[in-house]
Amino acid sequence: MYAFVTECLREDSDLKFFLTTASRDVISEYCRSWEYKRSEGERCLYVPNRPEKMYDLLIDKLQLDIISHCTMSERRIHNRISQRLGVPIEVLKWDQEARERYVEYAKRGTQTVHHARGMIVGCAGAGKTTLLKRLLGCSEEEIKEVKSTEGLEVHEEIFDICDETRSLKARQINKDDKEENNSATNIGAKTLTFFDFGGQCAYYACHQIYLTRRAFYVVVVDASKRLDQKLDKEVCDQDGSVFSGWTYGDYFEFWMKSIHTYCSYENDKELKPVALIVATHWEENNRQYKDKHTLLDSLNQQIPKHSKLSQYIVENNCYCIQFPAEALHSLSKHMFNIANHQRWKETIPKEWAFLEIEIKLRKHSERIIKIENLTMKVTDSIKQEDPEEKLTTKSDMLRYYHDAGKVLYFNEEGLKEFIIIDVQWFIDAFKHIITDKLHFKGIPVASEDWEEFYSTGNLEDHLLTEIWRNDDNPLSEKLPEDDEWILSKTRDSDPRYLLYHKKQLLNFMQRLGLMAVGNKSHYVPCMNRKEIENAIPDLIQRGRVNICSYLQIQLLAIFPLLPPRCVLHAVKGLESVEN
Ligand SMILES: Nc1nc2c(ncn2[C@@H]2O[C@H](COP(=O)(O)OP(=O)(O)OP(=O)(O)O)[C@@H](O)[C@H]2O)c(=O)[nH]1
Ligand SMILES: [Mg+2]
Repeated sequence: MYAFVTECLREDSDLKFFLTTASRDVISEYCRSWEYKRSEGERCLYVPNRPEKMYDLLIDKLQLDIISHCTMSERRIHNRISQRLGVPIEVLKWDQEARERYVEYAKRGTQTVHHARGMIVGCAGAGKTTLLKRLLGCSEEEIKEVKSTEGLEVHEEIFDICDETRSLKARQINKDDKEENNSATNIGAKTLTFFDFGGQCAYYACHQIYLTRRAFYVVVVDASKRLDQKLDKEVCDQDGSVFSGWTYGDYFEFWMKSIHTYCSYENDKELKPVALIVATHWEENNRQYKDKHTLLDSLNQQIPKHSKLSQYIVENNCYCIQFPAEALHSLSKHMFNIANHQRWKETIPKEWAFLEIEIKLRKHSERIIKIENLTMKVTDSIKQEDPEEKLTTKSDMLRYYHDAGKVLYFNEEGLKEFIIIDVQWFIDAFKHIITDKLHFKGIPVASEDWEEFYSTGNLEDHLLTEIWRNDDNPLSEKLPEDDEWILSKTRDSDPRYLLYHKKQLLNFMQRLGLMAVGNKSHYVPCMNRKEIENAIPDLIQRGRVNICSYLQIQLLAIFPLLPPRCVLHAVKGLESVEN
């Protein structure tokens, strides 16, 4: 058979005939994608990637089995498989055993979901939130009321991607219904979620949680500012931080680089990041640029010469908007086209789909759940008695939901027992710690503790407790009795409270590189305004933090958008150098 396969299939038409008529087993045994590296003595037939049809024939023939096939070691075929079968691209990068398990789940039934995500980024005061309000069709009063965004706001499934009208349709979200979002009916709907990033530099530490390939980006620039102008202090206090002295142009370059670096797929030019540029404050008497071309020229000059970033700075991707706030038809249409693209369509195992509803129902009352309290909705025929096996099934599903940004879950010692199902709440918990001076809320603690925290990033544990207690207060006010003892008991036993989850929150924050956790005090690098060389020995000598977690998070302070995985690698490297 091997001789026949290699000797007789010489023309494209022969191969095409073979791929359509031979059995799945034969194709699986002999066929490999074009750049597959065979092992010594391995006999195989290479299927060329051009014409594209050949790969499609191979994928169609092997169907889900291709996910556990040896040809998966060649990563260039992944995008094609993901598009053809709708399998989430991250799943294709899982190890062999995990992919085999995925095939088993998917063979029991699948469900198609289409959820697009857009990230609105740019420096403080650029007009990001205003842009979102305008897209939502809010009234002028609502638009004028916009306040500076603290941390990051997730506007979950805020638009329907409407096929009939070929446009984005804002969903009416009734705030009171939030807890029982009638999500069960939305499971098959095509939706678009927006993430509105707070531009204050203190919040950049939160952003890396969400910087993902699974999104398109909208980079907002304020056209009333020159790119060489330093940020106004009232807009963002960046003194002493890593952003000290940054200009509007620096922020633009920073975001373009971050998007290009962290959101493109290695070896995959087809799946390049999608980034739109929106220039706000475009009123004739306000803007710094004569026309759109002058703006594009200036933005292009801001980035390094011959840089790949110039691919994003093109006329078709750029929109100039102004007050008075009129409807943004062409920008909205462009976003519809992006959000309606097949790249957001995914086919997931049916037994995973329930979690989406479960998260929405439980997140506002529980925030973090124990993995043992998560009941898998597997088909009755599959009885998983073995607890280990059950746990693996759950963690595979959670791995997908983590990649999709719906939960935070790490299958690692010390973390794997818990799932953060309310990610916005988690981000808010961190946001309240780093509340910068502009958002300071007056928490009753000795001023020295605050001052130390603001200048060195050293956070006394009791200050942290007070910050979170303050945040829990609005919840306590809803209680019938205002008794301090009852309140403190409630905080310890009601899972809606931050303090109830303190230990887990800190563990996750450390894992994400947001802070290094100590016994009596913690270290929050994005709050450190001292020279790094001076801060390190001081903190370590005082036994505040462990050296590794310190290095890990300090790297994040220098490169605020570095994905935590890279940081862990870097720390491992440093450890081995040290040894
Ligand atoms: N003149 C003019 N003002 C605008 C425009 N867009 C936004 N603004 C104003 O700019 C200010 C900042 O707008 P925001 O939407 O809060 O800016 P942001 O980028 O979300 O700011 P952060 O959340 O702090 O990062 C507000 O006063 C807006 O009314 C515009 O096109 N023209
Ligand atoms: Mg904002």
